[in-house]
Amino acid sequence: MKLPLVIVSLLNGWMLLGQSPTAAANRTNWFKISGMHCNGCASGIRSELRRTAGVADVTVSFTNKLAIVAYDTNSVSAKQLIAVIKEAGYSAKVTKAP
Ligand SMILES: [Cu+2]
Repeated sequence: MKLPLVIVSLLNGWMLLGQSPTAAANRTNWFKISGMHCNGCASGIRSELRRTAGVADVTVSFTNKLAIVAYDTNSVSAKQLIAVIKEAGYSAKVTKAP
């Protein structure tokens, strides 16, 4: 049985989170996202964040309405990451990791 793409990409995301990132991330923030309608929205947000300078790793979950971003605070701020998500058409705020 083939795993749905969604689950595969989610699993990949979680695994990547455990690896040492390419950029020197010194902070990981969780963002609660509003406005996602499907997994396409989640992957759109993921690619926008990934191409942002200073971002080392990104996991976006449509199901949990969450983005988990590891980044370098010398290059980018949580505020700027929220602005990137807003530009993509969604709203976001920093939330606590469970
Ligand atoms: Cu969508």
